[in-house]
Amino acid sequence: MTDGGDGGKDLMGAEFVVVANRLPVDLERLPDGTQRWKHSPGGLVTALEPMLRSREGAWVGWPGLADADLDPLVEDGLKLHPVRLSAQDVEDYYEGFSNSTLWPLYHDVVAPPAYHRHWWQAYVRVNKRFAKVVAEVAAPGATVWIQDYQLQLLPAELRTLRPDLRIGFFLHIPFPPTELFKQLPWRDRIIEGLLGADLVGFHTPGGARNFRQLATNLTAATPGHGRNQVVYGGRTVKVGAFPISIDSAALAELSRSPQVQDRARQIRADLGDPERVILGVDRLDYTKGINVRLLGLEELLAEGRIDAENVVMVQLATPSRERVEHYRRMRNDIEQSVGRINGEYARVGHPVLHYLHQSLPRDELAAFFVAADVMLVTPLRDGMNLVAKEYVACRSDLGGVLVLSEFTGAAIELKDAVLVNPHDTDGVKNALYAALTMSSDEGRRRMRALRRQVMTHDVDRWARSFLDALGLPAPEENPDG
Ligand code: GDG
Repeated sequence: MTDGGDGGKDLMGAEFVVVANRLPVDLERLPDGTQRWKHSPGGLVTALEPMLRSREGAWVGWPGLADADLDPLVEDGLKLHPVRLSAQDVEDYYEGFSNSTLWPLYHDVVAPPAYHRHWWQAYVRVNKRFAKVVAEVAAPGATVWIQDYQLQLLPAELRTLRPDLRIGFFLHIPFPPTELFKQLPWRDRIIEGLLGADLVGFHTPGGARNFRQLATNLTAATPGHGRNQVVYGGRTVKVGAFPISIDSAALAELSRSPQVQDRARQIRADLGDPERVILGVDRLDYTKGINVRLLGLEELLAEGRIDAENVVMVQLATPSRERVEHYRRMRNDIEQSVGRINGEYARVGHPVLHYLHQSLPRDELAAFFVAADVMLVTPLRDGMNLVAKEYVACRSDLGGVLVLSEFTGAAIELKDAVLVNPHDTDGVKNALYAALTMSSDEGRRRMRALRRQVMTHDVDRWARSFLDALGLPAPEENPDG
């Protein structure tokens, strides 16, 4: 790793800037007081990294630790610009307004959002801080791509400081219907913030429609000529749907590797070689409907329609937002359900439900996807849900059945999954049973159709279609690139 040497001045003047709440690497503080960078190769990093490299772009974000004063640096060829957050900022802007106001509000209020003025003030303050950093980093006329709900005021703040920039914004979570969004005491400000962009992107046409409706309803914006735009402050703002995806080919290749195939067989053997393995993989979040599917499993066992001797479920739950109270309570509820189900139906040495509150390496996760006969994805609301697409990418053998909630963005594309309403316990239970007993012909037919979609619509296509709509030429056509 190298830093800028001169405090990072030679890292300024980027033609292409990605801005996200988090940097693609996390700063860790070790017990001896020293610090080190840890890679956090999430989907977004994988998606944007090639783009950033080919354009010598920069990434602006928070390094994940409070009160860290850092100069810009180059890490593995990427130019990184850390934004400082104090412990108070983390509490009020991140855990507060972002994760306890916006997150539940945008996910159909499946948990009650909390509205606090000091959280809002922190959100404004931090968005302005991001704007200042981006304004310093971006070259004249540069393209800036802002990511997600933590930074919705940034497009307008940035436009005020740097009207020369081309600004795109993409929301990774659902955008709620008018009736829900209007709860927000600062609703006009958020919409005006987003309208600072040249292009506002969502996962689904429904999200884009909700935004256009709210923009014309709450602000001076008027409908544009095309269906996919509004006019605001004399500018045309494009609004559209850009369903995100995964690096399908890379994951498919990983899943076919001998190591992953062997590991998948080992996992099934460790589970006692049951006839059927059911899998759930989620960040531990109340939007993911984990308890919904545990209840489905429990009722099928109680009714004797399935038998713990030949059906085993694995639920992987990645630790998430552990300092937020609602997440602590939900974790307790889920762990109680796990205990109750195993207490009732397991026997010594043979749990019917394996629950891992851990983060696993990527290849281990791929092995679980390969090992699972039924993948249960039952969010109450989800912007897209990449896990569903990852499962499909891992099944070149055409094995496995995907059960997918209608309330995910992914359900729009993955119509050949067994679609369920996660609010309907009987429906979930019957869908799980149907998936467990589906003929292999029917399963293969569905998986083939799902793969046709996932393998051709990858994350690179997503990023390219967004940047095309934003009017950014491909690097080879860029005279400066
Ligand atoms: C937000 C939106 C939208 C999970 N456990 C492990 C692990 N994961 C990976 C999965 C997947 C990712 O994390 C989770 O992505 P999702 O899309 O399922 O959900 P969110 O985290 O809520 O993401 C969502 C997404 O943004 C993108 O726009 O789809 O709707 O909520 O890639 O595989 N990865 C590893 N170990 C784990 O234990 N390595």
